[in-house]
Amino acid sequence: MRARTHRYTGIKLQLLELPPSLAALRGRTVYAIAATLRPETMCGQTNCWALPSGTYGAFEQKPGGDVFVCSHRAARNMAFQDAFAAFGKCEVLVERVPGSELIGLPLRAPLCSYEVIYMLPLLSIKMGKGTGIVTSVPSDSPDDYAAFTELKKPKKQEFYGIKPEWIEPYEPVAIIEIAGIGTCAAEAMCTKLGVQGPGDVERLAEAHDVVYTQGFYKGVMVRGEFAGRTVQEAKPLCKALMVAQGSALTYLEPDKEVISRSDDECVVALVDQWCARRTRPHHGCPARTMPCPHHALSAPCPARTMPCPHHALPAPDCPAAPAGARRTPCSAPRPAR
Ligand code: ZZB
Repeated sequence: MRARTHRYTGIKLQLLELPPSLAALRGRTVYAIAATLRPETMCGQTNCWALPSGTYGAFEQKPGGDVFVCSHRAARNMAFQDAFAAFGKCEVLVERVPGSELIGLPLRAPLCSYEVIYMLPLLSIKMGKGTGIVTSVPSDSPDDYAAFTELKKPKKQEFYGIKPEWIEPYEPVAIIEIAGIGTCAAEAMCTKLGVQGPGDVERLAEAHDVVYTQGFYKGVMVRGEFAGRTVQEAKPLCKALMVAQGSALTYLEPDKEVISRSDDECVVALVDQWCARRTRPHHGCPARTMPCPHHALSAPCPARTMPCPHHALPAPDCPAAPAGARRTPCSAPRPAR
C-alpha cells in the first residue's frame, strides 16, 4: 500500500480571545491552524469549525513567538517541516486544549470578507486528518453549507450552547461562479440532490465531488484579489499571497495512516537527502539501500533531492545523486510517540 502526501494550506486564524486553558498565554499571538485544500475560497469564510470532544494542543513556533493551536498529530508533522524552531521538535505550551473551550471564540481570518468570525462545533471533524480545525466556506463546501444551515436553527443553537450573534449575522458569500451551477454551488447542489442535513453522508459526498470537480475545472473567481481568474489560476496565487503575508503555511501529511516497522506513526518530513527504492534500480543507481525504520514516508523532498516514496537510505555511490545531496545514512531523530 503506497502512501502519498496531502499538501494542505494551513490557514492562521488569530484568536481574539483566549479560552481558560490558554489563559497563561495572554499577551501572545495565538492562531488556530485550519487545514484546507481550497486556499482560493478564503474570502468565503463565514466561521471556523472545531470538534467539541477533540483535544488540541498549543505549540510555540519559536521561543517567545507565535503560538499554534492544532491537533498534536498535526504539530508533530509540522515539526518535521520547518514550522518550529528545532527540526523534529515541537515545544508544547499547553498539552490539553479541549475543543469545547474553542467554541464561541472570535477569530480574525485571512482574506475573509467578515472582519470577525466565530469558532463553531462540527461533529464530523476527524482528528486524524489535517489539523483537526476546519475553516468553513458554506458557499463552496456542501459539508459546511449543511452544518452551517443546521446551526442557523434556534433549537440547534440552544442545544449546542451557541449564541445567535456567532452565526445569525453571517451568510454564505458568492465567491466562485461555476457555469451551469451558478455562485454558491454548495447550496445549489445540496438543494438539487435533496441533502437532508449534516448527517446525510452519501448525498453530501456526491455534492462534494460535483462541487469540487466542477469548481476546479469550470470555476471563475467573482470576489477577492483574484476576481476574474479561473479557480485553477487563483488557487496558487491565493496561497502565495497568504504565505507572503505570514497568514498561511504549507502543511503536509501522509494521505493515510502509515505505521513504521518500529511501530511509530510516520510523518512527512522535509529532509535534505535523496532516496531510492530498495527493490529496483533508481535513476541508474544499484539498489544498495535500506529502509529507515524511524523516519517519514513520501517526503516531498526539496527540489535538489529526489522523491522518497518509502524513505530508503541513499546509496552512497550512486552516480545519479544530485549535487549537494547528503549521502550519509538517515540520522533523523526518531519521532517521539
Ligand atoms: C475550506 C474549504 C472550502 C474546503 C471549500 C473544501 C471546500 P477533501 O476535500 O475531502 O479531500 N477538512 C480539513 N480537515 C478536516 C478534518 N479534520 N475533518 C473533516 N474535514 C476536514 O478534504 C479537504 C477538505 O476537508 C478541506 O478543505 C477542509 O475543508 C476539510 F469550498 O477547507 B476545506 C467541495 C469542497 N470545498
